[in-house]
Amino acid sequence: MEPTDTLIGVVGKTNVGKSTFFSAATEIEVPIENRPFVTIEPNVGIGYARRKCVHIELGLPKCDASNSVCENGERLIPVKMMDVAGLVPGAHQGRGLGNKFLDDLRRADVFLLIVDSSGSTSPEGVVTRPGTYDPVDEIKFVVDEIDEWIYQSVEKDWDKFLKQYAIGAIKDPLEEFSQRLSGFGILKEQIEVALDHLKISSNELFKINKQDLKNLLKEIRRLTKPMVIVANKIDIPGSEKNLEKIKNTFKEYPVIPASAAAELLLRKLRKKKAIEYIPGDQEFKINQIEIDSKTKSALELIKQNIMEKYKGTGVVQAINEALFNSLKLIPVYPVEDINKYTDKKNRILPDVILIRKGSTARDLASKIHSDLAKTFLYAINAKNKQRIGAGYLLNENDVIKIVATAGKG
Ligand SMILES: Nc1nc2c(ncn2[C@@H]2O[C@H](COP(=O)(O)OP(=O)(O)OP(=O)(O)O)[C@@H](O)[C@H]2O)c(=O)[nH]1
Ligand SMILES: [Mg+2]
Repeated sequence: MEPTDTLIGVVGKTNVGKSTFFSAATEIEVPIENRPFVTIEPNVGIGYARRKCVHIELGLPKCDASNSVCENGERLIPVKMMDVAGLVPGAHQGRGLGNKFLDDLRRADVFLLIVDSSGSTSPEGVVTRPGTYDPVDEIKFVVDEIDEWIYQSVEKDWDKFLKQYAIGAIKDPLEEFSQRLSGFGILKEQIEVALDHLKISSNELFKINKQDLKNLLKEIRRLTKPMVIVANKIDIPGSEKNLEKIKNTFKEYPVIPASAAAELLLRKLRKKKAIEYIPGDQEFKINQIEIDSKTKSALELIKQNIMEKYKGTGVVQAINEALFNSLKLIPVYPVEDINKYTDKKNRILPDVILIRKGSTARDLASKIHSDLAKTFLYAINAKNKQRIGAGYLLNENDVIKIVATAGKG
């Protein structure tokens, strides 16, 4: 069972650590180098969010995590991630690698905007002394490039729309416009909210000028593609004061300090069992005394300058922020047996599903299987054994049995 169909898009300027972040999160080896335009083709993989497993709350000694992982009572919940090529100012005019590669992120539900908080790379990604560049400018241009990308994609058909509208071939402008944006995973209702914010009536949609179109698409992007700013390279001295500046400038976005490079090292050492570390932990323990002295001093720096100061490396924290706060997903555990909390195969709490806050028991059923929603009879809240209806609003960490007609569920 897929825990979530959510896609996280990793975006940002070139040479800021996007692939390092991706590699640390997914444990997939990808090319990483200290120069611009290393990534060309997108990297796709599975990263993990982290939540306390419900088996702890239920007082169970263990669970049998299957669609996810449970380590020491911490449930690691998979989520799709995509890392793409890097942007430079003017990418929409063809600079650098252009912006076509962003098309792969059309379906992204949320963006992690990775920024070089040390200011040690030029707008074109060339390495310089830390503090030379302002990460605030970097964030501004990256957001602008994202807006230009969406605008270009709609603008190229705009004149055609206008002509069709003029001859009466378009009966429902809003419908036509939402069709155009459906590839971005944007819904008609969301467009209606944006139109409302900008006080544009849907009938006038094909009468607005290009600047208004740009503003409208920006508002739609704001409403539909939440962004988390990842202040990367926080390990480099001088980044800390930039972090404050970023937070003060971009109050509408959450800002997570991170060292993707540190997380990448911790993941590698953990794999070799050289350290005890669960992704997202605020600390680690060194296992082997035979760790070489260079690695040891790197670990010492990570401990003092990153983990203790920022309560972790920021990688899992950023994913958590994206899923649980920006997208407002909650973990819910479907089971068959409400007393043993097991599935049909007798596994304890094997699956966790991430679902939007405000979803109902029936929504959960349809996430498990489309048939299950159709044949849904009722559900049971395994925590208090109470019967609940289709419209029951799910809570975080609910354990739910769905009861459906014959053979299903
Ligand atoms: N100090 C420090 N260096 C980092 C960090 N994250 C990444 N780097 C370094 O930054 C450089 C670029 O990293 P990449 O992950 O290739 O950057 P990218 O954004 O994917 O770059 P392109 O794909 O070329 O656009 C590499 O030398 C990394 O080791 C970090 O947290 N701290
Ligand atoms: Mg890269």
